[in-house]
Amino acid sequence: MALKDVLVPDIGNFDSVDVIELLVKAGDVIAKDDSLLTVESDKASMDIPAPFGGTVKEVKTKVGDKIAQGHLILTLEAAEDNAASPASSTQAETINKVSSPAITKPAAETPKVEQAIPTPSRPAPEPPKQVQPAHQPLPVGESVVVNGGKSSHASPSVRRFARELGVNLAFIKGSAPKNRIVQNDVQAYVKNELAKPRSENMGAGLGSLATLPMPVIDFSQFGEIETKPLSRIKKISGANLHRNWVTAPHVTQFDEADITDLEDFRKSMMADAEKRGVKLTMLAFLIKASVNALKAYPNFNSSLSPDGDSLILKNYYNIGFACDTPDGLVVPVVKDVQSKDVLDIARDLMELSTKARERKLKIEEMQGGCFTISSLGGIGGTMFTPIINCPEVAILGVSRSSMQPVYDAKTKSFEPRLILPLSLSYDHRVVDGADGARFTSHMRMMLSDVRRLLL
Ligand code: CAO
Repeated sequence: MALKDVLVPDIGNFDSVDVIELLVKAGDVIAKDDSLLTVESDKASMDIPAPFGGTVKEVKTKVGDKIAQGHLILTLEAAEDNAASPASSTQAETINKVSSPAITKPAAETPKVEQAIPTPSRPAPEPPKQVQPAHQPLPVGESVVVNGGKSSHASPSVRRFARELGVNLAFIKGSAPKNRIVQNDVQAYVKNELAKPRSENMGAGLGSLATLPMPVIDFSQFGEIETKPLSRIKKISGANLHRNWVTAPHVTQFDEADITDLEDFRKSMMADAEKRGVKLTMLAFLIKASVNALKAYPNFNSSLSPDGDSLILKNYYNIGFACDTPDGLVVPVVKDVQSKDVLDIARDLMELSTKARERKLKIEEMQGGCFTISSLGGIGGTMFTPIINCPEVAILGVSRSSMQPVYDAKTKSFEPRLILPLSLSYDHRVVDGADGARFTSHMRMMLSDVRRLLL
């Protein structure tokens, strides 16, 4: 049995990447292509596969290390067939051509320990020429993929890998038999995308409007500074928010709903709800009302098709809600709201937001959303312009309710009423301004008369 060093393969245009997870330990018996560790750059994370099977003798890297091509990952006692195979000696020869301080001596001078690098990714397949955003949204990515009208051919693990990187499989041509997409294809595609000039990477139709590069400033010249790495959630949601902001032409419609009676009703029901273990929040009523408005204005419950030629209307009603967690913003989804009452919705909200804050949300609990509500009412503010959670076409922002004097024409006097500010951002490619105003008027009507919510 030959002992071999396994080195970091070509990982694209990165000087170094962070090791965020080790997937094997000394003594593990692994097969070719098993993932050894996960690395993360500021753009994506990827697994590095084993170049051949065998038994891990010693792991030479740890979580938190910064590694680059040629760095030693581990030593592996190659399985019999690998040890003797011509393929492994080719790999050992290949390594001699790679210049890196981490690479030890050529195979000839170190007869006992051969070196091998995991098979580098294949050259990036050319994506289709159509101009479209290359990524699916995370963390609310749809799982349906379209490839020239056909479903993409890929295993569940490759789909999960692509989803984690925000890659739409429809843009990848598989290199395995029958055009099956393998992990290497996804990695090659990501490398190719990241290597493109920024303007090409920034979504459909931007062309010469791509932003200027941000100036690089040494802030320490002005005072003391501290550099803190962004969390994984922040990096992923930041990239998605940016993509959504520059891709969808946003319009925000502001409105106000009189929730005096609804709030009285909610308070009168709270003790009863608590007995059933549920905190009855305003958000539960807002979700119920928004489904009613989505039914009245179905364009809001749609997504543009990937080619931008048609509208995909949805006959299900899954509502996402922005949830503030210590790691950043996540959007869990309350499913099948049309078949739930307000108490069911409130229970789902409790469970999902608890899971979100404990980092226990499953990927499927963040998928399939049709429309999102971002409620900052518990914190404060009078209004704001939320960013659409594309490929959804609208999002409702909710600010803090306050008592305001409202003129009553019947009594010719001002009455104190509880007013809730609403901010509806919508994709103007799909929704016209008139429908934007109709939608918020519908919401006002639903929220001002609690009986309508029960219908
Ligand atoms: N006006 C006035 N008070 C409000 C209110 C509103 N619109 N909405 C909630 N409140 C009150 C509640 O009644 C509650 O008061 P009590 O503690 O006295 O009962 C308090 O604020 C806290 O509410 P909550 O936050 O527990 O419950 P919620 O259902 O309103 O919100 C959730 C749940 C998950 C949406 C919230 O915790 C959260 O994370 N919000 C932040 C969302 C966010 O970050 N959005 C920005 C995304 S970027 O576009």
